[in-house]
Parts: sequence; structure tokens; C-alpha cells
Amino acid sequence: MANTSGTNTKRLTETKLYITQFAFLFLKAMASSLSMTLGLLFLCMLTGVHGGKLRVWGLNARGLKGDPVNPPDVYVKVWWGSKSGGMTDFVKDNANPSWGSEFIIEGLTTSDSLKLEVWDKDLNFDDHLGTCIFSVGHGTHNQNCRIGSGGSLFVTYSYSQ
Ligand SMILES: [Ca+2]
Ligand SMILES: [Ca+2]
Repeated sequence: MANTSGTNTKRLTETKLYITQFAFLFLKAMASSLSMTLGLLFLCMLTGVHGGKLRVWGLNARGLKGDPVNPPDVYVKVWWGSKSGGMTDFVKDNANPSWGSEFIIEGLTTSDSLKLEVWDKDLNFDDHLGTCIFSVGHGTHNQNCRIGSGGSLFVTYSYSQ
């Protein structure tokens, strides 16, 4: 009888031990999941998942080619990810144009690139001279890129949350 009772007590103790271990593991899993959630939230804040503001200005170009006889008549379309920021006016017969336009696009993140399409205005169909794609980083940056048909495009942008 005492033996059985002893075994029962031992089983009960073992069961209690299992429950304690299970509760400990469960709490540990919860805590790690909570810290993961907090970590992800922190990462989201760092990488700007909630969206920021992109300001684009200082657009100018050098040595552009497009028209067969006289210099090209160039304008630039501004995109941030899938969002259009609009376009500059075109500068007639100028291979080294600069534009005073400033563009502000909001609500995207640093995972979306800044895209600048360079076009030459013609009477019927405008020619796409080239596209520059820049990854977006925090702060203010001066960037430039080569245009496929010749020349380079320069731009300044700033990204803030
Ligand atoms: Ca022209
Ligand atoms: Ca033209």
C-alpha cells in the first residue's frame, strides 16, 4: 500500500515537474516571440516601413544627345517606387539643361527606388533617352548616372521619416 502511494506521489511529482517545465518553455516561447515582435517593430522603424518623405531637386544634365541636327529638348519624369512625382518642363535645344523643379513624394520607404526617366521632346513621339535608378537612403545625397544615349544626369535628393 505504502509502495503504491509512494509511486503515486512520485508520479504526481513527475507530472508537476513536467507541467512546470512545460510552463517554463511556454513562457520562454512567449517571451522570445514578444522580443521578436518588438525587434521587428524596431526594424520597421529603422527601415521606415511606415513611410517617409522624399524630396528631389537640383536636376541637371551634361552632354545629352537625342536630336539628329540640333541639341535635344529634354525633360525628366520623377518616380519613387510606383508613385509618380511629376515631371520637369522641357528645355529647348540644350545638351546641358538644368531644371529648377522640386518634387516631394510621400508614403514610401527606403526599399523603394528613386527613378528618373530622361526624355527628349519631339513633334510627334518623344524619345526615351535613358533611366537612372537610385536606391534611397536616409539624409541628403548627390547622385549622378550615365544616360544610355550619351551624357550624364545629376540630382540631389533627401529622405526623411
Ligand atoms: Ca531639338
Ligand atoms: Ca527633340
